[in-house]
Amino acid sequence: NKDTEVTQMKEKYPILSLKKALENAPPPRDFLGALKASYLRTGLPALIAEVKKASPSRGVLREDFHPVEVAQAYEKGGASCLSVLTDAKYFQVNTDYIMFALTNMDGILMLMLRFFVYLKGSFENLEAIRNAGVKCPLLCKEFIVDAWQLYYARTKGADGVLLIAAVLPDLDIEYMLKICKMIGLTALVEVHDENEMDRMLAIDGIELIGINNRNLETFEVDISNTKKLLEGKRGETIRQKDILVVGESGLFTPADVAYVQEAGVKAILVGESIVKQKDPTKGIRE
Ligand code: IGP
Repeated sequence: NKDTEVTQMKEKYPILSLKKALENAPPPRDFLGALKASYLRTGLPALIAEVKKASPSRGVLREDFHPVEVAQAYEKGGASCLSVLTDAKYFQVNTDYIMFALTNMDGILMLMLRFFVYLKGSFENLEAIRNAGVKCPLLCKEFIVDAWQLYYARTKGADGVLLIAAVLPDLDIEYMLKICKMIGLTALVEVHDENEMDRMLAIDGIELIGINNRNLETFEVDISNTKKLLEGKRGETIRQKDILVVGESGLFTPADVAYVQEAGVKAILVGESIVKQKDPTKGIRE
């Protein structure tokens, strides 16, 4: 069960040993800086290309899936950063959160757990991509519920992590943001509705927000969600706070990209549409 899994992982890699390892680790790459630089250079949203084999809504996306080759192709094709799904095996779940979620969050945490288990990425993939000399900053696409995971992700070569507003209470977001800052990780804070956006806009220190166009409960995708969450006062606050916004999920065509750019995003997170290309160097920009 999860409890023993966490205990085992923490026993195997105690936080002190992770911190020690980080003292001698190469410095992280500037994930946010890479997005900004790309946007400034091209005037187009920077691409975060996602390395994933399967998704719950669409099943296996690519049979001949070789994470390192896909990553290298993305880099060659002009991606600014990569997003790499990591493994359910290393999923660190604090049982307090499960209880909290079950009682307070309509089981969305359980839902997302299943989601990630299905996606089946791995930390080995992250490490292999890093070790293969890929220069793009890497986002560890993991279900983060425990600060320990941030340290672990960094030792595995991550430059950024995903913090999901739907599963983390505000205090945890604030706490994890501080740790990310301390250890040089960029935090991509993900929201999918107005309520989550408002919660996150009330927190100081967020520099990067992702708007997920996929409803994680129904798997329905609607790219107008990005526009909806950037309209009016929310958009104003985002500009005032100089937050960079990432449009996430369901982007397939240049018209989709133009639509979210018009709405105000300066970066996009794309998985399915490019992982399925015969030649992933020919991405969404075509
Ligand atoms: C990529 P797509 O539709 O291009 O494959 O989507 C990415 O946005 C999506 O994988 C994602 C995701 C998530 C998956 C965004 N946030 C949270 C799992 C959990």
